[in-house]
Amino acid sequence: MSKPISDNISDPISTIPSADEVPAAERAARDKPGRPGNMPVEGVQGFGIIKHHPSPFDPVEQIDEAFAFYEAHGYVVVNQLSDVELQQLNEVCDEFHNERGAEIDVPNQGQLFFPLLNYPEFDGTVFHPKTLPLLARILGGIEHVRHIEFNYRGWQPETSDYGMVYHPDDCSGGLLTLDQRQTRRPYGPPDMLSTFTYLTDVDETAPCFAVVPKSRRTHNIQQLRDALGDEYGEVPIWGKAGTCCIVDRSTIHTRHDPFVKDPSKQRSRRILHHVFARAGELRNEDGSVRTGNGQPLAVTTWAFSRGLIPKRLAISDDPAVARMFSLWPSHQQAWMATDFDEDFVSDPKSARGPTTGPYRNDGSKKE
Ligand SMILES: O=C(O)CCC(=O)C(=O)O
Ligand SMILES: [Fe+2]
Repeated sequence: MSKPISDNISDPISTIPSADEVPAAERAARDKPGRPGNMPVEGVQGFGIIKHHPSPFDPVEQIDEAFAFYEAHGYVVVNQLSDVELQQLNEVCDEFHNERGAEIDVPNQGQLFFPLLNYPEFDGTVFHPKTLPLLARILGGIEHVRHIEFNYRGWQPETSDYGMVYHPDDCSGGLLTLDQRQTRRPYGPPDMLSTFTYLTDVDETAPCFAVVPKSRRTHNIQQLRDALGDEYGEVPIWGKAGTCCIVDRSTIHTRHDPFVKDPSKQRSRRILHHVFARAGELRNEDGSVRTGNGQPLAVTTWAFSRGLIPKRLAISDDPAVARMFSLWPSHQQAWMATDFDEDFVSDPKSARGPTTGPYRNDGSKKE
């Protein structure tokens, strides 16, 4: 008999049957899956049960502690960018905001931009020496770490949206289903990790990234609250510019509205969002290959350019760079077949310099 594989993540929700296993008639209405199930209280994001994270870890000096915290909670907050890096990156952001203006406004997202294609100034954020070793540890080794997507978001009081619903990002394009997340033993290493890095200070006056700890094995905060009892909480990530939250892509999270409700007292926010996947096969206890591992993210049509990798990175001479950028979704392969023709992209959300022509390819055409 094979030796049982012990789980490395003991989130209580993993013992709850998935919604599919419970006959519809016996399912409580409040157990609605996905986003509708995550708005249990009107006018509040989540339940409004607010808890707090410890001070950010130094991810190099305290890599063991940061890793242990991540494993226990599904997220960890660390210090990442220096003041010099922040100044340089914010100057580049000023540049594309000035050039693009309203072209990069996206409903429910604020300003959305994909710097990777034309702004090599951001390449170092993918390989950042403060966070990459910890990401590699979580994903099972640097040889397994792959870039999936990179986006920038801006938010301003009054003109940007409020009230984002708590959600796991895996609902929208991830390959690991809820059932797989609940039954996989051991759970880790995870399939995908996100990092959210602040380019501006975030406190009660700004929208914050917020997480529900221990939620990587559910998509429903009501079930999770029942399972966790008093331990359940929603954690706003407050921190100075340069703070980074590393999170399992399946962990339930949101952009929480500023806790200060008067828009005239609210402040704007800039955030970088990277997604990494774990490449390589993992096997289940019965020897079958685990699904969802290391395959390219399905590129959503409204955000065509978020999955594209420029020539300098996709076919880099540096083996570490080429390996990081070696997952090529179908759009990427189609683009490479044109030898990286600039017109193929044609997306103001990734352009540099004045717009010269119409936005020919918003990703909605299935060509
Ligand atoms: O901007 C944030 O803090 C989170 C955004 C987010 O979760 C999303 O757009 O899916
Ligand atoms: Fe999200």
